[in-house]
Amino acid sequence: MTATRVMHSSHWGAFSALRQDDRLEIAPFSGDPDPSPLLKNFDNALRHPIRLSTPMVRRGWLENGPGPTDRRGADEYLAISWSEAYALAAAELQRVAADGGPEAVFGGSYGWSSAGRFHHAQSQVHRFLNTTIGGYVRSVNSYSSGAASVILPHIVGDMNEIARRGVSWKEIARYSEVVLSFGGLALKNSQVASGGLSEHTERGFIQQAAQRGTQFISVSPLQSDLPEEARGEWLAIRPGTDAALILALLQVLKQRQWSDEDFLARYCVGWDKLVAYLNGEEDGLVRDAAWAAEICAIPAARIEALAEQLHGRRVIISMAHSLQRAEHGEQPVWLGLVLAAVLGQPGLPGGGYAYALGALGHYGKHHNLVSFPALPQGTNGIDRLIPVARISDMLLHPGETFNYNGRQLTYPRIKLAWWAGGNPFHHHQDLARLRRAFSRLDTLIVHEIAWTATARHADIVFPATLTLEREDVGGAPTDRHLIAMQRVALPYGAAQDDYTIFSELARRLGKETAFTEGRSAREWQAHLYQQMQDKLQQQGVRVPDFELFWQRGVLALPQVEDGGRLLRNFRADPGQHPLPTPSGKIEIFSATIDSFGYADCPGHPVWLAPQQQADDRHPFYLIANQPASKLHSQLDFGCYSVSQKRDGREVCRIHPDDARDKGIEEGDIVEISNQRGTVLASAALSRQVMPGVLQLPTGAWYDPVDPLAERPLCRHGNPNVLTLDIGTSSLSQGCSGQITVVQIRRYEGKAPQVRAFELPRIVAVR
Ligand code: PGD
Repeated sequence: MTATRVMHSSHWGAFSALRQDDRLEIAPFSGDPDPSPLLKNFDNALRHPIRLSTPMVRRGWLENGPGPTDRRGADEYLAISWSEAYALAAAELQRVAADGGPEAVFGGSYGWSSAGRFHHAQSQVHRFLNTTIGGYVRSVNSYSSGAASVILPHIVGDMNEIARRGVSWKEIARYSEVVLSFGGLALKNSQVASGGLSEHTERGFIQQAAQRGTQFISVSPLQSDLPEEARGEWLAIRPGTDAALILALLQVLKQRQWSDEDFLARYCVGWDKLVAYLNGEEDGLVRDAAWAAEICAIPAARIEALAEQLHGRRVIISMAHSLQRAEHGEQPVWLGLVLAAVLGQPGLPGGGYAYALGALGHYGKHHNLVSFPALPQGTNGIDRLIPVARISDMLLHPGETFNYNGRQLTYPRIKLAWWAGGNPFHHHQDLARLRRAFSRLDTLIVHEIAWTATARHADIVFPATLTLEREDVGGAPTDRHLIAMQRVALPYGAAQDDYTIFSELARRLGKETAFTEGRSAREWQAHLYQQMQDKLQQQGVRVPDFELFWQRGVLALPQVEDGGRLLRNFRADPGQHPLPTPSGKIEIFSATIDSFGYADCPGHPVWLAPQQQADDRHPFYLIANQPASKLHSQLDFGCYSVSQKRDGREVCRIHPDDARDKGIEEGDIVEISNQRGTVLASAALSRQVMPGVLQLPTGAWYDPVDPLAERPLCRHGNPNVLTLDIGTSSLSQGCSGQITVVQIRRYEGKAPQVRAFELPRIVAVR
């Protein structure tokens, strides 16, 4: 490759790159006011020995044939040629599809993969399965927002409309008097946006707002969830109890006659039913500040004072994704909206409800006039689905029924799962259970750039290129720069693009043209660009042709400043612009949800105690949140990620008082455990964590001492060993991995060495 500086992009920022003499120099995009340190993870990624350089097959699968087995995760691998790998995978897909049809193939393939609109791995899997075998069992919703994406349409409108076209940061900086944020506005989260992000603007807007006098209040067990620039107030809350706090705020607002009854009467349905619940009319339990104080560990007087701080001010309520990634995660989402409504704020400039503001770099931004199109996925001939986080349930309980959003569905009998661009041994809960679930498959096929734990459980592993090794177009609908992702380096070893892999497999299955439509990757990118160009042209906007865009590397796109439009239009004229709910109004009571009859998600928001509560055996709440040093588990072996570990282990924060009680000192290796397993981590003492709480981020690659153990010990610090694998409720069945309960103690003796970035046993190269 010639040594010239080229443009490229990632979920955590656009950049230019120069590769010379095996060194990679990365410079953030010149227009980015606050680039992410995550860019440093690329520095050593291209040639890291943990990359996959050639196709691999699991020895047991090759020798014994497909079928359920306990060896996944503990077996050896054989390096094979591309033609052998293609032959094995194509024949196996054919066999499974012939025996069981597309219903036997799981193509949900959840995961963020890499930026780049065309090579988006999950879309490639879907298109491949649709065009070759006519479909697959799919997954719906996401690990990010499983509960919110299901409940929001019932009570106010589509989640993307609420979150991606919500009140903008610009407006908040200009108008909001109070930003009350449940779960905070951590910049480590908004530094990332799926598809690409060229400008990190959150810090600047928060600074502007704070300088103008906006009061930021962050309700969270972690002080670090609010950036210092906000100069805000931290209200420490017991994990998972925000619903109780908000109910008490509502009760105080109502009792003091601070509720905006005119707004509630005109724009909402069901306030009377919630008031009856707040007043305990049926069960005699009044949900007042004293009641909530017991549950959420915030003094009653502080709750009452908070209600007073909100009354009569321009308030925006923000609700982080993380709150709904927990048992009964629907409730805080619903109650945040109700609180905004009771304060009469929705639709006012800088006021109302900002679901997920700060949770990703997409939110609080403006939308492009025309979005770059996605790769068409073809038609899925079957209608079988699971909510994405029910993967283990599906594999362990085929044929059993489950509830989901008013429907009763049956888990299919899956024989083959095909995964590209995701890491379930990062993203799923209770990893020992996930291993048992994957052991039920006949075959697991994985495309990966490196030997993640998911690749180590696969039967056939295809080595995929890193984005830096291929061309693509980077951008998100909320990012005003479209980036030509020019190739920086040649592929590692024999790695190939997912598109190339699927094209060859489709050819062997006699479906090449259906899959490729006769286009190369570059031709697809030009074709998709042309569609965007035509749409812009229809709106009177001229942009250069693809080739010129490619040479220039960046295209500035026109945007529309229509943040908050749904609720603004609704407020201006509810008759003309009703909400897309059954009543056309904000649903404080939902007759639809009520009709489902779910005890764990009734017709109006409630407080429901979680089944996971700290007790003598498990006295600590563990917050397993998003990491600051990488995106999820991506490039965990990258320079920046590794620099933030200690002794190669993930860092767990603990309050100094708790540490003293437990005899734990800064830098000690600790053992965090519950009935599902044990995790080792390095202890960091911090007053930013409330007492009784531990914080261990997700993302450390799963590294079990004994992969087959019923209760595994992860040397590296992956908290999903410990999290419970249950849905948020019967309504959404979302991921509830954010909070669990654990014990902690100092690790005595010599701790086992971390081996997450060592190769598995590769017994022979054939
Ligand atoms: P990533 O680490 O992004 O995690 O889960 P997700 O599976 O998305 O995985 C992407 C994988 O794709 C990586 O292994 C990467 O190497 C691979 N990859 C990258 N580019 C390519 C490519 O071009 N081709 C192929 N074939 N592979 C590629 C994230 C999920 O985790 C999410 S979104 C959330 S919000 C959840 N968060 C939590 C949480 O807060 N707490 C807990 N306990 N658990 C969670 N899990 C969820």
